[in-house]
Amino acid sequence: MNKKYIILISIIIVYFLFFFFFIGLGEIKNNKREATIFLDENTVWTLEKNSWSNITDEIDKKEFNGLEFNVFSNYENIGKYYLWRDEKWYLFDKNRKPYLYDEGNFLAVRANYNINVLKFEPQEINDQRYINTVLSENNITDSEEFTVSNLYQIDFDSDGVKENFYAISNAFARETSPDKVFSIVFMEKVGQIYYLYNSISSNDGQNSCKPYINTVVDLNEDDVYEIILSCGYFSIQSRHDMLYQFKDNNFDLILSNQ
Ligand SMILES: [Ca+2]
Ligand SMILES: [Ca+2]
Repeated sequence: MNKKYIILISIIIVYFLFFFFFIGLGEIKNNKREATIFLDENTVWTLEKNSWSNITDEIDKKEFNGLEFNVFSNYENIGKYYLWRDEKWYLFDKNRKPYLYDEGNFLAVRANYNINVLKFEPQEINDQRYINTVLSENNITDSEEFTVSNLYQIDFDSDGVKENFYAISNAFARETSPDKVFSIVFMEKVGQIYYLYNSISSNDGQNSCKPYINTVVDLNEDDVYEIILSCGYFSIQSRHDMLYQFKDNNFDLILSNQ
């Protein structure tokens, strides 16, 4: 056989071996990850065999009793605590001293790999450009009264540049009675708009929720942070928590507590 062909075939074989080796390794790594995360009293999610589940059963929650979790309060890591379930969650340190946590934002994680959490703060929206674009894209004209209007600047993809996340809503408007209620969360990156949450319906006074970014956390060690959105209802209906992953230029909803 011609030497050139042998070299060419060898290059192709090496290329495919590399390809399968790295893809295979990634798959094995994904399947080996196990994690549990608590979003205050509201939500428990677990990861096993590359698949997330929502835990609602009280008996299942008690299985975490006595286990050590890495705890974040208002996005700051406050160390490791043991969790105990007795209708609500109790936290204890290693000397069995109870820790009273701030119910504002409490996140506990336990995993067999490293989970990073990003700190962020909501800001006022000064530049209305993208809001106006999104409202007209969604045919919303009666939007005088915003009950949620927040900007979050977060470098979610770790490229050194912060992206702009917007949360807007007119849920539970007090001064006006809009025909449509909307709750929209989107990201703007280099002038491009990417939707996360988009709920628009006729207004019956009760049926909407106020959206906000709850937590920004990397759950699969790829330095692209996943976004946990929450939407709070006016009634006793519990808060809607949603986990989004950015994949193929889209935010995919991969898990919800409802
Ligand atoms: Ca970025
Ligand atoms: Ca990630």
